[in-house]
Amino acid sequence: MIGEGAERIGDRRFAAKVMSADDAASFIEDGAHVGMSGFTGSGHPKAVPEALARRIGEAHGRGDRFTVGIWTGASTGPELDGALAAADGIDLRMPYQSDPVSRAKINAGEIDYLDLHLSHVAQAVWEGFFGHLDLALVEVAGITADGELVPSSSVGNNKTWLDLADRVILEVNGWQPAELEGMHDIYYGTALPPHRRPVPIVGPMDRIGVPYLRCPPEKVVAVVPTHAPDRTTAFRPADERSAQIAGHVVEFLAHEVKRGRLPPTLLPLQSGVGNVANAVLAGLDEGPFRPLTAYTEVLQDGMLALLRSGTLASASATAFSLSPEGLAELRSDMHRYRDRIVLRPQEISNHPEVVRRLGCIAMNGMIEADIYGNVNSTHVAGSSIENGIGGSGDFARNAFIAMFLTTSTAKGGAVSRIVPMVSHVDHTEHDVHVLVTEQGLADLRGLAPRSRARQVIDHCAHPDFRDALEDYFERALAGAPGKHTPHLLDEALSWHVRYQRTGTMRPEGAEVRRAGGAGPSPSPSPT
Ligand code: 0RQ
Repeated sequence: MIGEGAERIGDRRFAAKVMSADDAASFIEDGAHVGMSGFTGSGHPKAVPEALARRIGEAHGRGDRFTVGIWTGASTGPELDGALAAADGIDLRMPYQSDPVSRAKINAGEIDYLDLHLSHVAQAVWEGFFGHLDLALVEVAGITADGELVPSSSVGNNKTWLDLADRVILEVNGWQPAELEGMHDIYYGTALPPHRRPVPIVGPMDRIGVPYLRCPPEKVVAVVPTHAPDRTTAFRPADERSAQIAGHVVEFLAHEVKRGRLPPTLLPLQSGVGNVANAVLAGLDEGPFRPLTAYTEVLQDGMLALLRSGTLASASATAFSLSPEGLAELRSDMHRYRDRIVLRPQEISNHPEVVRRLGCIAMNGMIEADIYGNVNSTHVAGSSIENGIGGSGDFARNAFIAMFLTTSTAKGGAVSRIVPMVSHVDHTEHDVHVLVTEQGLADLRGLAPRSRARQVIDHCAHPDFRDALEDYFERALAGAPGKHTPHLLDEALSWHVRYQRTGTMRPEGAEVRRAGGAGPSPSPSPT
């Protein structure tokens, strides 16, 4: 068991390595590949990255080159991505980020970014696809007297980093609740092909590993005690459009239960991050389905609320991703939640084999979808990254039902999220079963492309853009050389071209009807 304060480092071999963040950062050299903890703002190192950013700034001040490759679980916090990007200290970043400073540098071409399926990262690093891992920098909640590491509020790729890195720096964060001990399930049974065995999870809460991370003390070069909070992101209160999306989802699920295609307790839920996903979870709390289970990637406020009300029996994930209020709720009642939550490495929380076996219901956000059901989750207007594919592909490709949810317009109504052809493809028509906007739901299962287009235009497009989409589709039907997936290629991306040039998908002079539907209805012909 770990104690409080200094007792968080229970093993003398680790306690002997305690030093300042600045001293620890001196172990990181120019050109190093550093595997850091952190997933959706949880469990990332809080002190050494900023010390490293200072060290990099000093080197640059002397005219010396100093950049590092930063590998993580997923997104981190301003002390990591923000500080290192601002210091021009990152040459390559993978596999996911959502930081505004880092996003701007990636889109300016100043940082190389590998946007990867999150379940693929560990295997790719074990295979050496990204080169050698020099150093692991991992936050833990404590170190037991026997030298076992109590994982923090996220697991991510920490097992892989600790196993593979030559040297290890640990941050021991006394701010993390001691009750995290015992919540994790770290699976040490993974192997590379041809030696891989089935992952023996047959129910969402199955435990197949141990509660601790392992690391030989001789690999540890520094231990840095910290006391710093995770990043939290406030949710917008559910607005009308999110509530409408939630309503369509609940109605659809009820229909599937009625048809006998889903059990009354549904199947394990996976829910993406963001306001819409959170609103859908709130909608489920009012729905008839219970007890539910979740096999998901992150636990956000909506999941916590479902656990609190009893609608959700239990949840498996790799990380928390909470608002300030959600975090306060979790910390005030840790004992109530801890036995019903299991946190796993991300190659297990997102494992395609397990997601397929359990038959997850995947619900993720998107940037846009096209009339045939291809989904863009990552790029604005084809060339600027927003965040990354994250776990959406791990789940969508293998889910029993893959749903993508969004409002029908963005940018105050200037942009249609339903377009003739997506400007970037993350999830192809083959992996997308259901599209949902506040306008309605398009069930694309069992439909050939032309029927899908009619569903998507009629049920998901905003009325302000519906006529123009219909017009495009009719002309494509008449003019395209192939009638299977009719497209007019010289026009298909013209909506994006107009957005890039003018900031709107509407033709010049058309009024913008405010999101929500009220207001004058222009007669757009955006093609
Ligand atoms: O920009 O704030 O500057 O206006 O893009 O858009 O709609 O506010 O974002 O919170 O719903 O997330 C896909 C990004 C949606 C998310 C995405 C602009 C828009 C805004 C953000 P502004 P929203 P949401 C498990 C699952 C991939 C990872 C994933 C995501 C900004 O869901 O990152 O699913 N998904 N992981 O204005 C121009 C459009 C636009 C547009 C949005 N069509 N054209 N701008 N924007 N659509 C979790 C993990 O894997 C960690």
